[in-house]
Parts: sequence; structure tokens; C-alpha cells
Amino acid sequence: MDSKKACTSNNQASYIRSTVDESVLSSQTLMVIDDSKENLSLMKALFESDYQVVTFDDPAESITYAQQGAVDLVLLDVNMPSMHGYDACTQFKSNPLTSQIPIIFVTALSSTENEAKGLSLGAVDYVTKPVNLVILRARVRNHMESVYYRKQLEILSSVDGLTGLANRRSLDSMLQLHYNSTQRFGFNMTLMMIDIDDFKSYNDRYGHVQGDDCLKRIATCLKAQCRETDFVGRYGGEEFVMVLPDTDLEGGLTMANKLLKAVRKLTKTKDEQSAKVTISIGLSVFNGRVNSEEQHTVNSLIELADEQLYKAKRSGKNKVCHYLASANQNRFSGSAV
Ligand code: GH3
Ligand code: MG
Ligand code: MG
Repeated sequence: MDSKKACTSNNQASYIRSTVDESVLSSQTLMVIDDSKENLSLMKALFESDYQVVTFDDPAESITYAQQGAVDLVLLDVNMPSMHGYDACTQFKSNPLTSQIPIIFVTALSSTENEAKGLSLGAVDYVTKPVNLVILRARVRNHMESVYYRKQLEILSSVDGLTGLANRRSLDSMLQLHYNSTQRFGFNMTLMMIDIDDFKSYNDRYGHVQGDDCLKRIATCLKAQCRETDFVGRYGGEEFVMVLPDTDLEGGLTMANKLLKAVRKLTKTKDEQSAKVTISIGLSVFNGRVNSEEQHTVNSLIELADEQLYKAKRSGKNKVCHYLASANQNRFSGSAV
């Protein structure tokens, strides 16, 4: 096996463009599966200047590798001693971790029946040996471009265009995911509703362009405070939601106070030196073990955090108020900083 590290996840920003970015395309990974070492060497030589190339002579090993998520397109031989190519294709297509990876059969089986069979198993293309290298290269390029555009669409449908944070759609699904695992494993989870204070006045004073810029800076600031396991998204308008998995009230309040401080310290542009940019936070903590009988839902946790946000607003802004959602405890407090 030969592998080069794929770096697709680092290139999310580059996908948000209208034409193919060659550097992103070349970071995509082509997997070649063939029992002949000679064929593997030939394919590697043909494609290694265009893409990351990983080669396997054992289909079972290739499937395990692909499940780790770094493969964008597969060239698959059919006649192999350890596993038939059709069976390998079926295994790729039946596992949710690998079912989206396009497969091109490259095989000596040239009958129409074989081609129909390969395509019916879910392959996107079928190329017969002896291979015309120019045509194979062109076909691989076409399929790699399709992968590129599919990824671009996935990003556009999950990212907020202004701030670059997760949009409402992906926020909702991440929230549900974290909620489910918190409940399943009996952990704590902190949820924060974050709202920019007096943002209408800010827009009125500096204009919407500068308002947008301020929103972007606050979004970047919130994201910068997060650990890798934390999650922040734009809930709507000038409101954000942050989720801290495996975090109790004490940890949640520490983080909330860190956020309040970081936003207050944000660098201001020359025009807005006198502007006060602050946020208020409503926080709810969900204990997956204690709360199982309370039948909380993601929506009820958002509502609880929302109520606390309004308390923070009513009691002077630039602060965090919290609710501890536990069976025998229902505490509210405001902590100004
Ligand atoms: P509060 O402290 O009570 O939250 O007051 P507020 O003025 O921040 O809240 P209000 O709900 O009255 O107004 C929200 C403002 O946020 C008004 C709206 O124009 C602004 N806003 C929402 N989304 C955007 C955006 O994408 N860009 C800009 N520039 N402003 C936005
Ligand atoms: Mg608001
Ligand atoms: Mg506001």
C-alpha cells in the first residue's frame, strides 16, 4: 500500500468558488485496486502528478482504508484472486461510510453483460483493458470534478455565507447529534444562546456594511474560543448557538465568561473606537443521566437557554444567565462580569 495524506478537510474555504480550484482537485485521493503490481505501478505513474494516489492489491484492505474517509474515487479491477471486483463494489456500496465513493471498473471483461452488471452494482463508469491511457485520464478527471462540485455543494448547504460558521441547517443536525450522545452516555452538555447587545443601534450608527463586518468579527472570535469538540453556528440574525459537549455548569460558565471577555476586547476599526460591542448569553445545562425522566428535547433546551438570554438582557446585558436542567435542581442566576 502506498498513501499520501489527503488534505480535503483543510480546503473547505477553497470549495466555495465557481470554477475548479486545481490545488483542491489535486488534493483529492484516487484509490487503485488491482491484484497486478505492474498495473498498480502503471496507474500510480499515470495519476500521481494529478491527485493523491493510494494503491492496494488486496480489496479487503482497501475497504478498511476507505472507511476512514479520505478516498474520493476508486479504480477497481474485477478479476482478483482474493475478492471478486463485483463483491468489492457491493461492499463499498452497502456501507454508509463508503457508499458515496464513485467506483470505476477497469477490467478485461469486455462483454455488454459484464458492463451492465458492473453499472447495475452502482459503478459510475466501466473501462475495458487494454486501457487507453489518454481516455482513462480524461474519464478520471471528469469524475474527480464531479466529486469536487458535490463537496462544494455540501459546504454551501451547511455554511452561513456571511460568517463562515455552521448555518441553521447544520446547527440543527449537530445539536440533535450531540443531544443524542449526551443522553446515551449520560454526560453533561452545555448549550448557549448568544445575542449581540444593541445591534440595531450599531447598524443605525455605523451602517449595515460595518454591521456585517462586526458580525463576522464576533463569529470568528466565538469560533476561536472553541475547543475542537465544541460547536458554534449562526442561529439567525445576530444570534449564535454554541454547544459544549461533556461540559457541566461550572465549565459552561467559565466558557461563557471567556466569551464575554473576548468579545469586549475585540479590536475595533478606526471609525468605531467609541462603540461598545458586547454580547449576552443564556445558558442551559443538560445532564443526560439525571434528565432522562424529564423528557427534555433539543427544542426545550433552546427555549430554556432563550429564557435565560432574556433575563440577561432585562438585567443589564453583557452577562450570562443560566438554567441547570436537572431532576431536582432548577437554578437561575445571573453573573455579571
Ligand atoms: P438587544 O440588545 O436587546 O439584543 O437589542 P438588538 O438591537 O441587538 O436587538 P434587535 O432584535 O432589536 O435587533 C437586532 C438587529 O440585528 C437588527 C438587525 O438589523 C440586525 N441584524 C440581524 N442580522 C443582521 C445581519 O446579517 N447584518 C447586519 N448588519 N445586521 C443584522
Ligand atoms: Mg436578537
Ligand atoms: Mg441583539
